[in-house]
Amino acid sequence: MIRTSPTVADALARRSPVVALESTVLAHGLPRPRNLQVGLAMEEAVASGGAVPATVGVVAGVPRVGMERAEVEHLAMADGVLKLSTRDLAVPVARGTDGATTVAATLWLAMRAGVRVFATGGIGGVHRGDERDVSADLTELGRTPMLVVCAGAKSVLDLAATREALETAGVLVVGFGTDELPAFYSARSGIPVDVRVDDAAQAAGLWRAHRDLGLPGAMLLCAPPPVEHALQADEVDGAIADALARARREGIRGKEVTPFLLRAVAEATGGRSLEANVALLLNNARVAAAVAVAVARADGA
Ligand code: PSU
Ligand code: MN
Repeated sequence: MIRTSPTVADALARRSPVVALESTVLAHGLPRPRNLQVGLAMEEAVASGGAVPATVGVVAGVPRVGMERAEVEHLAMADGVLKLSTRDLAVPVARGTDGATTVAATLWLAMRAGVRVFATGGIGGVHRGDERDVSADLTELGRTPMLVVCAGAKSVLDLAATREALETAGVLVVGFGTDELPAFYSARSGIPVDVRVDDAAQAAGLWRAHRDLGLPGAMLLCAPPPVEHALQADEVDGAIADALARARREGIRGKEVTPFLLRAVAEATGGRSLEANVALLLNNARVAAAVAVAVARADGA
């Protein structure tokens, strides 16, 4: 039912490092045609870090872990690609259509294919001003023992509430060279992580212990956005407040909220939030590759 690409299947069989990548950020989180460039650049960043990239999504009704270039291109550029959380996965499969996977659905598929390291931008969480709108990313992180590299939760969210929800879900929140949860576009949130590591080897050691204990949840490895592209919290705060007000006025609901907010913040910052988003995605892909390589090396030893 889940189709693993030959390259990824081969790497898994040899116990070589593999890094899963999601496709919702491509289909719904970034503007065309930049989204396709970023998707391919993330794969390239993983590969040059010594790991095999496995982009995850549903093409023509088939859930895929590892895609050909044409398939990534299709999800990035085609119209009508669904945004899939875990609950939605059956829909494109039953209909033979396409869907891009969020963090939640990517966790589900990658885990079942045997991939244990995953890089994304920012996870979903508890929305601001509507604490009933909670991303299923949190549910899935709570029940999937995967190492997930991110830049924290997207700062359009309520970060303090998201942090609490991660604790309840049983997700270990780790700072990569930081004591604070990064705030996606900016480096600092004032919210402490559970534990700090300073390099890929330390992250790999912590992850192996977490995994070998059989703990049910994810380990979230939070890397701040690269300094050259990071925004200051105060410059992005106004843009986020305006975007939230616009979303409310226009009655944006459900799965439309996150893409709408990301787009509105990018407009309001003259594209600078988009550059920060792209930079952190590439950085997270590099970090994930380095940790996956360190894990594979230690497992082989
Ligand atoms: N990270 C980004 N851009 C994105 C996302 C993450 O830099 O667009 C996506 C992820 O796929 C995440 C989703 O799972 O946003 C969360 O959406 P929601 O709040 O509707 O659960
Ligand atoms: Mn939501």
